[in-house]
Amino acid sequence: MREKEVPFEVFEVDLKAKQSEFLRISPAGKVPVLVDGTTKVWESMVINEYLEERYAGPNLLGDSPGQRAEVRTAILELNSTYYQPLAKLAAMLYYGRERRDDKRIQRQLDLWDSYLDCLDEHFCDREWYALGHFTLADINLYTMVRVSQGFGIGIDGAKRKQLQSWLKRMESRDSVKRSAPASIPAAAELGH
Ligand SMILES: N[C@@H](CCC(=O)N[C@@H](CS)C(=O)NCC(=O)O)C(=O)O
Repeated sequence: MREKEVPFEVFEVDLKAKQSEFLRISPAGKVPVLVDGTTKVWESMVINEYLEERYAGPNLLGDSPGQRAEVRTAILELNSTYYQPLAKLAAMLYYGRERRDDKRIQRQLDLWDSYLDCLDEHFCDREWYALGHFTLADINLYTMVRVSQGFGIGIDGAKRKQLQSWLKRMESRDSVKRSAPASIPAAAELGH
């Protein structure tokens, strides 16, 4: 939304004690969820495509069917494969939904570590994740890296220089710099 200069408000959700106002909007009880007038959209990829179709501004998906297919495939792969160790770590360490044991935790950490190596290699000969320019795939990957940082797992930039350079490119974008609101109103204020 910041890339497209679309005004918006952010509402914080307590994912360990989800407010009923939030559950009415997000049937799966997951963030992110977007409310745009009477339209409610969830699943980050669908939200991003909705914003792409709904608002002018830079095209972040691709100009041709072939380009859009490349970006969508990249995002699906990031979500269905790369994100999985982080989702499992969250299930064990944050939500307590899955049995927590050191071996399982280590397995997921190792897997994420190996994905970081793949990502580092991916950026050896390109500056952006897909199409040779900034797209929704970069936004998608950036949120994953931020989730991992939330777990205290960095990307080990000294070892993964290409990935580190991409992260710096991302963090130098105005949209990214402005994406951490100083204070976030509670979901109850959504008024639903
Ligand atoms: N595929 C979903 C994944 C969303 C997701 O897993 N969100 C997590 C936070 S990063 C969540 O809301 N978890 C709450 C829960 O699992 O109860 C998307 O891309 O929007």
